[in-house]
Amino acid sequence: MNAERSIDIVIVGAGFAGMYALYKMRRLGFDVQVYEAGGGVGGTWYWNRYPGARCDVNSLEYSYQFSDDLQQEWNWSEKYSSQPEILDYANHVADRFDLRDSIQFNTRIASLQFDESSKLWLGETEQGEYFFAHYCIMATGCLSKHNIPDFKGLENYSGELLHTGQWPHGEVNFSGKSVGIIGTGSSAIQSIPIIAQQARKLTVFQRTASFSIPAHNAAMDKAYEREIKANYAAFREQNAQRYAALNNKPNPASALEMSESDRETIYEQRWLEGGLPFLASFNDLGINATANATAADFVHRKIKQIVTDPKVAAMLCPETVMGCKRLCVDTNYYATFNQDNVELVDVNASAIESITKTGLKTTNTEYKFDSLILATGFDAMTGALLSIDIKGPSNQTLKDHWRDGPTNFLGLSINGFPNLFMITGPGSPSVLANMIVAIEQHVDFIADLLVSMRGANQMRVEASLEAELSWVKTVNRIADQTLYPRGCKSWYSGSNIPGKPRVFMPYLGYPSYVDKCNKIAAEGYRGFDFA
Ligand code: N01
Repeated sequence: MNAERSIDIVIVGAGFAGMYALYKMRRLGFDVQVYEAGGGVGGTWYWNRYPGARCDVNSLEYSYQFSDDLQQEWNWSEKYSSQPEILDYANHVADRFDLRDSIQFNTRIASLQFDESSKLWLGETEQGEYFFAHYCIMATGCLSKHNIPDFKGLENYSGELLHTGQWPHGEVNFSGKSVGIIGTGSSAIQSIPIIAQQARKLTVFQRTASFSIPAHNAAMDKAYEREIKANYAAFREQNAQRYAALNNKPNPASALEMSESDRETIYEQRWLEGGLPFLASFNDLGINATANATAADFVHRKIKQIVTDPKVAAMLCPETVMGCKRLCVDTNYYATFNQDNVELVDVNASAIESITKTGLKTTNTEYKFDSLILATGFDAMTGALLSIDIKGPSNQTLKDHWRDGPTNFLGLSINGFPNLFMITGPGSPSVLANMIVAIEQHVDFIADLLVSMRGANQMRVEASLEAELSWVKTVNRIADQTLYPRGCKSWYSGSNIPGKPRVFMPYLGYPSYVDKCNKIAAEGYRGFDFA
């Protein structure tokens, strides 16, 4: 195989992780090449262009902090940013820091094979281009491999077929159309109210109801923005000390240690405030089923107040532990079901039998749709990594290594796969932290590690087997102290994908994770093997 290039560091993906990794590693003097499957930067925000796509983290927090000039000069127009504005920001960052020259777009990596003779990774793109890389940084994203369930007859559908995670770039107009949407996770919950305003008829197929808290999105409060920008570093530092690295104002009280009316007052305040901080209403919602049930009961009552048809309201009330599936944040989701043109179908009561040429058939009814939307989520956290054929020095594939779940050390490094790093991989806080904060922490950790290796003339690093096994136990032990691994089927534990190992993948608790990383670095990168 003749590799056309030999590169210090190949980064796979030009989302927020890949862009920052490129910026950082280039500044440290490494020769860096990024390969990106999409036609532009932005990762998840490049692909997820469905109507209503918006971040559920406050704009002033969902942004980079590595450059104070950048965070001072950029102005977000809303409390929660829309997908187009986040994509504008990603493009601004790419231009401002001259990143594009080092990114090859429209290029998907097909395989990475560690070549023992050269001690380099040999990569191949889907176009058949080869390269050698000393290090590979997998910035492939946690929610980037979209999931198309194996619906019988899907290939026969002749209408407009869409997936929320692969939305077309041009305008999609549903005016006057009959539309079906399968799924009621975050993507569906954001898009349904907007599609329902356009479509003649919208039919929503729900398998599991989701908890959703109103966003109460608004134009950016300029006084608040000024206040944050005046003390940005301190604001970031304070958030980094919080469980999910978010300014969610955690209440240290237990939901069970107060009167019902006091508890109700706090839930009401959090509901009015809106968004993810609802889950921080009390300190035991994630660990005590009785406490969690008080929050669930509050939201059930809200749904029943909003939705006028009691049967529909009952169908919309989730039976799972709140927070076990990612909490959704919406604008007018529940109220949309009061519209005459919107119908909710419970696929547990009438299962989807097949997709037909003109629509969809359940055990009860045949539906005809001009457009059918799959809001069916992602093969999360491991899907994008495993769709690349990754082979270590002994020809062992990552697929084999992860047959029973994604074992690794710190969510960063995998035993048997030297010089290969993941950004926000399984086993790190990633999706249960502010993603951009987690990304910067990971990239900085890897950068420090590579600089230390360069100083010590070390060429090879990987997680030791012992460290990997112990880390897996740590991640599971922490998750098992919460209600999340068993409170529902969720993509956090792979249970949305048939046949995927059931392992709770995120590390719970950003500050304790960072402490561990810092300690490991201070102790000469204990747990990593060097050569
Ligand atoms: O995907 P999901 P998503 N038959 O997996 C259903 C992030 N995100 O794209 O729950 C019928 O949550 C499935 O049903 P069930 C965020 O982290 C963030 O909505 O498996 N239904 C579920 O209802 C989020 O959590 C933002 O029973 C089927 C839905 O499809 C993550 O992305 C916005 C089915 C999938 O929901 C994923 O969200 C959007 C089948 N065979 C997304 N298969 C924000 O920042 C699946 N479903 C706000």
